Amino acid sequence: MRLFCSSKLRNTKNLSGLWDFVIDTDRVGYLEKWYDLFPVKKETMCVPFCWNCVPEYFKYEGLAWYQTVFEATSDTYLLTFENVLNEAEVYVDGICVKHHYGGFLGFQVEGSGKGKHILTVAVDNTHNEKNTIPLSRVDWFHYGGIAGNVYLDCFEECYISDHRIDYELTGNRALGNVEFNITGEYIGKVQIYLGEELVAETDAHSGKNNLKVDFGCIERWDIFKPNLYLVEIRIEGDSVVERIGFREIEVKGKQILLNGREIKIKGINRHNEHPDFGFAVPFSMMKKDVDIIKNMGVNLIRGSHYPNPPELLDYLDEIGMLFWEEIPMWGFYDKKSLGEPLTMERGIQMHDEMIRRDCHHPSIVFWGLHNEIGTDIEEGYEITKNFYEVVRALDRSRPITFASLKVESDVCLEFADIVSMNIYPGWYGGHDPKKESEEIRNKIQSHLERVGSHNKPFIISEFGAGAVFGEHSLYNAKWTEEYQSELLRELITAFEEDENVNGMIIWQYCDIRSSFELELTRPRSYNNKGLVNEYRQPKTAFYTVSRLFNKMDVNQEGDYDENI
Ligand code: ADA
Repeated sequence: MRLFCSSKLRNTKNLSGLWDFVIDTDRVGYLEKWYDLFPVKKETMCVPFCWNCVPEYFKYEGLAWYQTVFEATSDTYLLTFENVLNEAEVYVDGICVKHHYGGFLGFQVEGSGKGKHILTVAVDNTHNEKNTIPLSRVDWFHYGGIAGNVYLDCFEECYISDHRIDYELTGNRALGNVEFNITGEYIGKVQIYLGEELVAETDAHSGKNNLKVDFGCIERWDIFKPNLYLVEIRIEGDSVVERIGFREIEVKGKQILLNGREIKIKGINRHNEHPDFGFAVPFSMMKKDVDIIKNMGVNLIRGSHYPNPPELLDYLDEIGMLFWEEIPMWGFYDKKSLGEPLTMERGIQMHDEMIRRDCHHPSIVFWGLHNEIGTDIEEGYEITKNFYEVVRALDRSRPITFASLKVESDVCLEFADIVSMNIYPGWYGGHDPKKESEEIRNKIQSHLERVGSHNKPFIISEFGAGAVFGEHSLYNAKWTEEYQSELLRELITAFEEDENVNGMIIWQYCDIRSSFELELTRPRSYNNKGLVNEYRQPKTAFYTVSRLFNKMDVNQEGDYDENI
């Protein structure tokens, strides 16, 4: 879903709703050709949704089949899947038309034939410890299902199948480069509009087209002034509309500059998850989260640990919230998983898809390569180098980073424009956050000097403590709301005073369901480091952080408004 009209001509149909559904515990569906003949013994499942949010399938991880019928009103059609967790095999009228690996990012299927069609999708969220992204052992739950919308577009003739708009700014003058692809036979005109204004018109043809466009004088997008522009690419019979916010984000020495002005990051990590919806969080819920987060005085959300839905990113664009986006590559520590060719291949594909899908969002300021992998070993170096090169080639306009836990041994920092470290002083280990944090930060600085990365910006990409909602104690014990609140108060104050720290990103906004692999170290089977619990009830730390973050911002003075 998008928050603006993404075409002036298309009559897009949303195929979401109730689909036929059957789980395939014994994996016999392929042999028995369920794509030809769907089992009679079936039920229904919502699309979008995650099957683990239905009580019977709370624990199910594996293969399941979905089916629906759609009607193409013309000979050429395009199916768009927003998010299938985690692997999809798509059949139209019993014929396999697409295989796609990886959740959180969409894919498209082109087809032909006017009339009714049967659409069957085999959805598999099986994982392993070797080459699935994510691996089995992650600190979130492996929800399965068609977790995003499915759309149908029908075309009489040709259509715009891909587009990319880049720009360069000189002051407030924007010069653009518009690239798009036309599928089908086409020789005719293309018009480019900025809002209602025609800014370019020229000849276009089937296949790849590329043109320079002078967008003229624009108003920049910024945190406090999120100016957005609609750019339309129009050919005969089709139109696509993209939304752009013109801005510059760059690293200069130890500074992070947004439109030439230094910014300090007051961030929060957020999983896009809710116990009632899994990863298929409705827009109203995501918006509510983001509004609460903004009110806390936060200026950046790290989308830990996977790409977030387009409508959420659209909303961040609209309110001027910064975003760090990454792929779900978490905890690949060893040679076995990092050295696997499939790990590299899948990781590169995910970066490619993420950047192509999301590069137009001004809110996205950093691309994250991965989270807490073996960046201290050769295989970690190889994969980081490859990811860095791929991401750099796809987008030269944003700084690249990754969240490391190798505070004294990271050998990959040459591939980070911004150094980011996850540290947990006062939580994993001792009880003295302030002292431990000083020791860790000193170690980090020495390491950065050793490897020559001390002149780059440095962000603390995770820190926090677990608190079970409603747990209190007079003795400042771990897992209580008091301990979490006090730890965050001490660390936020210490990081703010440290001139080497360009930003901090709290772990985390809300409690989230963890994986079976981690449940014994996670009370209630949840990661309890949220400032609010999984139902968004605030813990003590929520108010502490809101007060501290709001005071840190000269542009946003005042305490958290407890009335919202
Ligand atoms: C890591 C990881 C998070 C979470 C956190 C924790 O830093 O990146 O996903 O698991 O640790 O709670 O320990």
